[in-house]
Amino acid sequence: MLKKDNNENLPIKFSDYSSFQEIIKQRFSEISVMQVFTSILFIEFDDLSRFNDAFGFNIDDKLMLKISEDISLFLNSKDILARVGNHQFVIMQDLSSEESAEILAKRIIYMLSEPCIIDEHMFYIEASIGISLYPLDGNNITELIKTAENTMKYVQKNSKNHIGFSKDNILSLPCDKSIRLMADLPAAIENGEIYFLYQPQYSHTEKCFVGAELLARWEHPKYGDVPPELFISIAEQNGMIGPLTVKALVAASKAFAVFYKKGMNSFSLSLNISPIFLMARSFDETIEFLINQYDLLGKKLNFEITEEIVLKNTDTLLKTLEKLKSFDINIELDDFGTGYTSLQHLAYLPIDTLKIDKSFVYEIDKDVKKRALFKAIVEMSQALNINIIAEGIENSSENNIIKTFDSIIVQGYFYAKPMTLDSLVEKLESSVSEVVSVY
Ligand code: G
Ligand code: MN
Repeated sequence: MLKKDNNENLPIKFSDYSSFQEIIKQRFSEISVMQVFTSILFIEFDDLSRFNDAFGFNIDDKLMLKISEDISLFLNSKDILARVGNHQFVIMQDLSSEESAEILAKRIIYMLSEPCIIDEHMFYIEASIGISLYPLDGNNITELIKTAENTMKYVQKNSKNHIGFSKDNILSLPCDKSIRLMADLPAAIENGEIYFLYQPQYSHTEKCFVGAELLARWEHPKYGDVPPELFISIAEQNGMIGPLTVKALVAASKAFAVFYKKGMNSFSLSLNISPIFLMARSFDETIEFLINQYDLLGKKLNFEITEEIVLKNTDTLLKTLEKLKSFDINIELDDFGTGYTSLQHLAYLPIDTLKIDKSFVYEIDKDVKKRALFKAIVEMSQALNINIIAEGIENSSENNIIKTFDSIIVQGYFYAKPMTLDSLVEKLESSVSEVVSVY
């Protein structure tokens, strides 16, 4: 732990969490009287204990100490630096603005681009930094730290060595709101506040809609529409992702029953499956039970998984995906191109479809490089016998480019927004009679 250090020229550092809390509260009360801008940086490093086996059991502590000394050089005497977890620091930067907080965070990330040297060994370390600002993000120091921590987690999920501000993070909410949402979620799953919409997917080859993505939505009685990223993240943290996924499977089962009744037996449904649900220990038995229970065997069911899971769980993932394939479930890799998938994964994991992320489609008409990347992904997939869905087509200029790839399937507001099951069925029935060729 850091030593308390009262040298006038150095920032205040703490050896234990409670004295840190005491001092930060006291300092914060002075700040709030003065009404000056202040920022909180929450920093988490990679799991530094991974070095302990090779370099000694407490090398992570030595690294934390070394980094704290280096960070201190960037701080002023009234700033506070504290180690608040095994591999976490909090910094309160006095008299700071959004710009100076960003400069500090960038200096820390830049510092980490050089190896950290201890006992002649070089260590490359990565970190994620979340920033909250006083008074913009609230006037309670505990909440400000929590907001910075949540923002750090949000940043960390997306990429390493990154910096995020609370305003960029839809997951950082005032504490009381997130607690209320957390408490309300279980009932919402049961009482219909959480419901599902269907966004159709169009095939240029077949000249019709061939499937839809099932999308969860939550209309909260007090807060209105809750962003799906937010409530799904809450569900993942609170053990509610299982019940939420079961609800989606039930909805899919009902939808298939409707499609079958109308003779639309080949219409497919794609469900977003959280890594937490997929990697749960009892997943194999759970999914087998659900497939039988909800009559999903032999239906055109697709599971969308994200690149994040492919990176983290390669060994067990292969077995899990093979199990899904044994139930005829197709595997779609969602948001493709934004994460870290090694192209090798595409060769040995049983992936049926890549969903090219909407960022590749956005303004593809104006960007030759995007167009080249898009074309390369399509050609690579064709060589690997993997299907393509292009997501996020919003206007006719983008569509004019995308539709030249006639073997792919397209999804986006230009074709159809997410809609209720009734509207979907209506759309499918009318487009069959019209023979859609408008696109
Ligand atoms: O990550 P995933 O691909 O599952 O995200 C799907 C989300 O994208 C849905 O919430 C859906 O509403 C949204 N979406 C669907 N079509 C479009 C589109 O054309 N543009 C944008 N910006 N978002 C879209
Ligand atoms: Mn998806």
